[in-house]
Amino acid sequence: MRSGPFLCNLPAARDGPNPNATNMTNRHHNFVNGHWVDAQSGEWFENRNPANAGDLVGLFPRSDHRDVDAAVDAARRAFKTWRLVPAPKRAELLYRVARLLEERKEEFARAMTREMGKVIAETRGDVQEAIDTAYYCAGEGRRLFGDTVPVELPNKFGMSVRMPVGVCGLITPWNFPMAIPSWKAFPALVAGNTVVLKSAEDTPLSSVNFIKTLEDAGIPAGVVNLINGFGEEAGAPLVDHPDVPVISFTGSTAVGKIIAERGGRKLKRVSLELGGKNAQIVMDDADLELAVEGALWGAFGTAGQRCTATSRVICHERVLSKFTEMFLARAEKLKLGDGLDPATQVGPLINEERRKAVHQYVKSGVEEGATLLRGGGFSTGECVEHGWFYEPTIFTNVKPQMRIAREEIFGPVVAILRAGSLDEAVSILNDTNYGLSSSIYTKDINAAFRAMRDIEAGITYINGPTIGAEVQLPFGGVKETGNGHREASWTVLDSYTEWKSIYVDFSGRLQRAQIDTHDAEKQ
Ligand code: UN1
Repeated sequence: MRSGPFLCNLPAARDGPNPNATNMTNRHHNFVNGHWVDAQSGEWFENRNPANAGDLVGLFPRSDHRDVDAAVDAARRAFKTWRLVPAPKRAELLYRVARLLEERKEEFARAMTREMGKVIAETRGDVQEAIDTAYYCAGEGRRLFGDTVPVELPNKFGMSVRMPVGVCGLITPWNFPMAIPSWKAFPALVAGNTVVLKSAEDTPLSSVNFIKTLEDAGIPAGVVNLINGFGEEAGAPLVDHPDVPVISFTGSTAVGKIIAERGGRKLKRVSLELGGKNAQIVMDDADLELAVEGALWGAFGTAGQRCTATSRVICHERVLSKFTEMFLARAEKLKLGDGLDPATQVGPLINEERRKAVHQYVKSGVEEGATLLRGGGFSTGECVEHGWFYEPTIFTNVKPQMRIAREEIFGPVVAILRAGSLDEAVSILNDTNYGLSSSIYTKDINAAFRAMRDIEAGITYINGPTIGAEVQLPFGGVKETGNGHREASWTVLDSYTEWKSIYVDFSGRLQRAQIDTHDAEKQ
C-alpha cells in the first residue's frame, strides 16, 4: 500500500478567521411566485465550503411541505397562461437566459467551486453545459416536432402534437449543480410546463444563481419556483403532491426506487437518472498513453463524484502491468487542493459523510483481498484539517464479485480488473446492476463495433473516457441506472410532454373509421 502525502493548494487567506460570519448578508431565499421568500418554518441551514470547513458560504431556508404547497400553487396557476405562450416566445426567454449565463459564467463557476469543491475548470464546464442546454432547448421552441400521417378516410387529416403536462417537480443533485437543473428545467419550460425546483442541500447557492438568471431574463411570476431544503422535508412533499404530475430526479438508485414507488402510486410520470458503475476497457492494441489519460480524467475528475465516473478499468492481460505502471505514475503526480487554485487537479469530496462512505468501500476492498496500490486514506497534511479530501485510490487484483467492483462508490477510487479477451472484458463490464457509461480503447474497428453492440449501457465511448457527454445526445442508462427515460437531446421532451393525436374531419358528414372504409371497398 502506498499513500504518500499530497501537495495541498490551500490559499493562506482561508486559514484565518472566517470572514463570512453569520449575518444577514449571506442569507439566501426560496423563490415562490416571483418573490424571494424565507421558509415558513423560519429555519435555516448552513452551506459550507468542502475544501475549507471554516468557510461558511451562506444560510439557506429550511423548507417543508408548506413551502412546497405555496410553490406548487403558484406553478399551477402560472401554467394556465404559460402553456398558451407560443413556444418560439418561450424560447426567446431561454436565449436571454443563455446570454446572461455566458456573462455570469466566471462568477457562477467560482461560487460553485466554493460550495461544492470541484476544480474551477470543471465548474466553468458545468455552467457551460447549462449554456449549451439553454441554446439547445431554445432551438426546440421552433421545432417541438410532432408527426402528420395519412388517415384512412377521405377529407380527414391526422397529426400528433406534444402537449405540456403541467407542474414539473425537479429534484437535482449537488455534483452538477447548474448543468442538471438546466437539463430538466429548460426542456420543461420550452414545452410549456411550469417548474418547482428542489435544490440539493449541498449546493443551494448554484440553484439560487440559476433561478436569479431566469428571473433577470424576465420569466413570469410562478413559472419557475425554487425550494431549498432536505429530501425528506422538502423533496418528499413535492413527490407526493397531487398537483405535480411530473417528477424528474437525479441521484442515488436507493432514493430513486423510493421516488418511483411513491410517484407510481399516483401514476405520475417519473424520470430517474440514477447510479453507475462505469468501466473503461483497455485492449492489448490500445494507445496506452491515451488510455491512461482517459482513465485519469474519468476516475479522478470531479474527485470521482460523477454518475459517469470511471470506477473500473478492465485491462487486457497482455498490457495489464504496463498500463498499471503508467497509470500509477500519473496518479502519483495529481495535485489535491482548493479548486479555485488553477493548479489543483483534484478537489475535495462533498462532505464528511461522503468521505466516510468512500473509506468504507476502500476498507471492504482490502478485506476482500484486492491489492491497494495507492491512496486509501484521508489526505495528509493541511488538507485534513481544512477540507474533506480523499486520496486518489487505485486497486488492482480486483475480482468481479468484490463490492468495489460492483457498487457505486462516488469517490476517487478505481478498481483494475484483468481480462483475457474482448468477450471476457465485455462480460465483466456487463456484470453489474448499473448501465450508464462505458468505454473501450482499441485500434481494432471490429472490436470497437462489437463493443458498441454488446456493452449494456446507455452511453459507449470509443477511445474516450466514460465522462463528458454532450447535451445534444440522449443521456441515461439501462438496468438500475434509470427507468427508461433519457435526459438531454430531443428525447428529454418525452418526459415533459404528453402526445395528443388530433383528427380533423372536413368532410361535413359522419365518417366511421374501420367501418366505412371497408364497407366502401365491398361496394
Ligand atoms: C452526472 O454525473 O450526474 O457526461 C452527470 C458527463 C457530464 C454529466 C455528468 N456531462 O460526465
